[in-house]
Amino acid sequence: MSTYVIGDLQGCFEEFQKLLTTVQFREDKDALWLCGDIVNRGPESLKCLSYLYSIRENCKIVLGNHDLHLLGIIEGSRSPAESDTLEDVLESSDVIILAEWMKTLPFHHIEKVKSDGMEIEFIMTHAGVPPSWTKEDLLERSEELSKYLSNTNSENFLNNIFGNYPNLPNECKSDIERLRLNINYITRMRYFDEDGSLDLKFKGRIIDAPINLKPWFEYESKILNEKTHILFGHWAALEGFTGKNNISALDTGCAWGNKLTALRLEDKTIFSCDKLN
Ligand SMILES: [Mn+2]
Repeated sequence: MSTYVIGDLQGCFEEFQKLLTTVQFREDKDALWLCGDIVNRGPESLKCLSYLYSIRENCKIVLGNHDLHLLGIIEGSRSPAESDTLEDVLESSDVIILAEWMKTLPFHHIEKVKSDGMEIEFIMTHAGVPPSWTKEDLLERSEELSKYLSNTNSENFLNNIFGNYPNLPNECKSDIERLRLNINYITRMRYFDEDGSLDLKFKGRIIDAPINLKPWFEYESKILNEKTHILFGHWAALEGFTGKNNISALDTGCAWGNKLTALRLEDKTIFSCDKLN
């Protein structure tokens, strides 16, 4: 049995299937984890969602910002952007079933896997884990977000969680502001500014970043130790590189013409499929 963790699909269904063939993925024996952003920008979001729904009992998926954007559109709290490629999902007769299922997906997945002979606790979210968060913080905040999202009254939640501010915990003046900041930490984080605030504007390469910005994984992390390992997607400009042995960046920008990546946790082998067509 092997565990494959795959980076942001963003509608790249053909590459996803080719990658599963390459690793000889067995639906009944192997485990499949996805680090979020299943939809948008790529050509076949509906096929990605429908396939994952069909094997939902055998895979672990965390939500990404594009997945939340889709849910926001479906619930009427967001307008589609010009760059969106979500029509296939929005026009599907399965849209409500898929949305109800997506709303039950978590914001994190934590599981121990024997990797290179050692039992390692893998922690997967879409964007990473803020350095100041302990494991208890992550569990509590992630589960609180899920509680609101999976509630039948999630419309009110989705109406209020989009936005770049507040970007510091001590600037949150209400529960909804705190929830918005936490959802941004888990699903959109890349850089922190010198004052500790979350910068959500600059998305590029570290080499091009303004001097005052530092990637979240360059700060000392409270959740990491010699037996933990963080898995995240979201940040295609990293091209899979963090420079850290126990922090893996899995979004390698397939939707942008680069490639789709899978990491096999048991031996840390990386597989990839170049963008097709
Ligand atoms: Mn993302």
